[in-house]
Amino acid sequence: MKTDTSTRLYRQAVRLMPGGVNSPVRAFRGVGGDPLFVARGEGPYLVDADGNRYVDYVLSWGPLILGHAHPAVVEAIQRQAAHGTSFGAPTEAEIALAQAVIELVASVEMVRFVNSGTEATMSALRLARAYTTRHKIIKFEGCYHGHADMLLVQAGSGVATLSQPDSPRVPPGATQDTQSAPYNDLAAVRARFEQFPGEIAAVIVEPVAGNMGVVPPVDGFLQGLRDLTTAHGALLIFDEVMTGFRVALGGAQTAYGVLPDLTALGKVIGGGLPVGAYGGRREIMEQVAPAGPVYQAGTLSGNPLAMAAGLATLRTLREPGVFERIVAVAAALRDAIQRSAGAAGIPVQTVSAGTMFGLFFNDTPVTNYAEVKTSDARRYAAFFHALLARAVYLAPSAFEAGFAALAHTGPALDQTLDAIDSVFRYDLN
Ligand code: HOZ
Repeated sequence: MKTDTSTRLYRQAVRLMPGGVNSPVRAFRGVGGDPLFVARGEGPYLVDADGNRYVDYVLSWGPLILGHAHPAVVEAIQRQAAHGTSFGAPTEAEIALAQAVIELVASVEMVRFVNSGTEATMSALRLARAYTTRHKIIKFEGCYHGHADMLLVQAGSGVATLSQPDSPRVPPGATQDTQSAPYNDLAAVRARFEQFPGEIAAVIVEPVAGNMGVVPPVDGFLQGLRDLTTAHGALLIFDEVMTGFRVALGGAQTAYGVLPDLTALGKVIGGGLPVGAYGGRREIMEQVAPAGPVYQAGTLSGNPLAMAAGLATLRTLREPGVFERIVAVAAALRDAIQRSAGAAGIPVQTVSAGTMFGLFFNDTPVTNYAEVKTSDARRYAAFFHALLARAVYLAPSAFEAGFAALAHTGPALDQTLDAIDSVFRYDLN
């Protein structure tokens, strides 16, 4: 496949932007080679600067659950753009999206829109600290909650991809109140609570981890976190930036029947435009300014273009049968990888969680970050490049999730299933 234009653009970009990109994982450092520069997206496809067309399972890292340039989303954005792109004043669209979020996400009674998942998690944590009048937080190894200083401890996503040491260049004071524990390890969480009685404000967790590859919670883990936080007067925060409207329409909290106190959202909620949100119990959310004393603000928060794109996405997603069709795509991909790997005698662990899917080249099931790190990242890189050569685009990192879309049907899905079969047959032994 000819990618000369991408290579030329990348050479230009590295002189102008750190690593040639505006977010690290997309630079392909996790798999080697140069990143593709994208010209456009069309339904299930990404078209690069050389005109190559790939079936896209990155989908802007999750938001594009309907696929690229879905007509309902494009129409909503165009309609709003013609009426103005930002006002810095309230609009009716914010009410409509807030209502949709509150209807869908069981624990959310009030919501505040922000511009990214990073903003959502850091704001939720500040709120939790103010509400509990405590400082310490617990996060989990391999979970990624954005790039706020206090959260760059044993983080997943780009930090894992680049094998960064903990919190490089983050002042020690910023992380001194962050405790980290192994994912799926309730005993470790209990021990942190016993070590710091009355000091822990919140436990923040990806209810299905998606930033170390996809690692679901083991039975009882989320309920155990709920029980421990309640018993110790701490808040439970679900970071559903990735899992919201993906693991189930109501997020992982619906799928697993465990309700957090606060939820961070992002990605799907903006339909491909930059949006985050945090929400939860009314009495907690009413501490946020101007209703309460916890200050948090943003010029582009509740931006009308983003609200329009998010609303159009959620409306389409709520149509009968739509979500189930996307879940079926993720399951089909999971099964195809498992089947083809089995036939080739290659050990692989596959998982799908609603519309997300993932794989680890590992002999045994993967339940935490230490086990994730034992999986064969070199083989993942080979898998990635072999699929790319067959015009299928997966995340360029073993520490990220795969995402299915409504647009992944017919020829695009068939092409992917054939490519998976062929890669395991000919390229990975
Ligand atoms: N950290 C996100 C993935 N989990 C975004 C990566 C990117 O956009 O490059």
